[in-house]
Amino acid sequence: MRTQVGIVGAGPAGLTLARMLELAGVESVVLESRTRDYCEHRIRAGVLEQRTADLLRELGVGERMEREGIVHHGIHLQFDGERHRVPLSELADGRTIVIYGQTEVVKDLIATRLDGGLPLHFECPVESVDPERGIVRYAGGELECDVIAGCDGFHGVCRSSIPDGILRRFEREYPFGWLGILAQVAPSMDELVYAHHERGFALLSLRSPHLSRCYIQVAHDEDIAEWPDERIWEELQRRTALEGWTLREGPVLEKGVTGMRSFVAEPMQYRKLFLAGDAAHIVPPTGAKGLNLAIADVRVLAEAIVGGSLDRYSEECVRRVWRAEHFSYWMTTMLHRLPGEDPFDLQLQLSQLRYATTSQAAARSLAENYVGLDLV
Ligand code: FAS
Ligand code: PHB
Repeated sequence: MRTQVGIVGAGPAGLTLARMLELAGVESVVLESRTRDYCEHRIRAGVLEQRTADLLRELGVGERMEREGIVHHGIHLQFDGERHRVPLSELADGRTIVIYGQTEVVKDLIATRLDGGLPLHFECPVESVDPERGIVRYAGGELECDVIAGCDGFHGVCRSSIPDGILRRFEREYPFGWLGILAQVAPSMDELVYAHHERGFALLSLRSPHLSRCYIQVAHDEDIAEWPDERIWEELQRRTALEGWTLREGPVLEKGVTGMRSFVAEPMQYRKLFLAGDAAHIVPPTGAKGLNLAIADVRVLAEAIVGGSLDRYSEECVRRVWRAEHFSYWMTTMLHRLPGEDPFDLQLQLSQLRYATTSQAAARSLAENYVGLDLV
């Protein structure tokens, strides 16, 4: 087969890129290793920056998000037994976030791609790519491309095809992870709550007026088998308890443990290969940046492909990537309890939290990073 752009991976990055290229009249083929059902039900991100939501609308894939997405104007930071609201929209020029699961974004993009009769091949794992010749090799043969878009996530094959002497890796692992649940119960708060607690971090989020999405900090190698539903709810209650407020419980539909790392690979391009999204960088989910960063990359990549100016793609992306890396690192180290932490660290965390919830300047900095910085 031959095409203009070979896209490896049908996650948010690959699918959004395919849609942008389609609307610009550029041909592409998407190759995805998993089944459609797997891609559409892999629970991940939940928060869309306004810029991401705006782009999905512009691409004509935002109709269901308009109906079912929930617009939020603030988040809460909870520590020392108090809950403090950060008025995001007030502090960040009216910008909002939309609560709409990554699974739903992926479903909408897949449906649009397939309804348009455009090539999207599931259960078609790419075995290797040749950045020099623009060749994508998969079990059924080879795809010859003018451009290869490596949108195959952190564990994909594209990044490793950039020679070691060229690729630089920056990495930080965290000594903790998140145990996440999806529960059939109405959320107990109107906006997200990020809770700092002596027993560990907790996050109260949602997916709809009837579906809660909650997380607790656990050891990075925690065994989910050790966590019956009752124990999860008890831990969430202890970490988010507040005078005069109750956390509603309900049936747990899904649960799982996610490890945490910060990672950046530079450059994000080599010859005919261009990396986007998790294939190039990973952030801890505390800043709700992962999905939004992936979409921001492919917006730049699509414009570069259409405009024929690909040589500065990586340079254009990495400033925004590092800004999101720092913000996600800052939120993570401020809110999570380090195993064996020393009292000095704890006082620094509390000082940061107090500053972020009392100083207009500090709250504005948090808000503009959280809703998504327009990096010029
Ligand atoms: P993805 O990983 O989503 O997609 C890559 C695709 O490539 C996958 O479908 C994969 O099957 C496919 N692929 C891989 N190798 C291939 C091969 N050889 N051939 C063909 N296809 C191949 N972000 C947030 O903002 N908030 C969160 O709460 C959050 N939670 C997360 C939880 C987990 C468990 C994980 C892993 C990530 C989470 N993230 C979160 C980050 C996540 O949302 C990513 O940022 C987002 O999925 C990035 O999208 P893509 O770059 O498209 O990569
Ligand atoms: C989610 O709803 O899954 C979510 C929200 C905010 C985060 C991370 C995850 O920072």
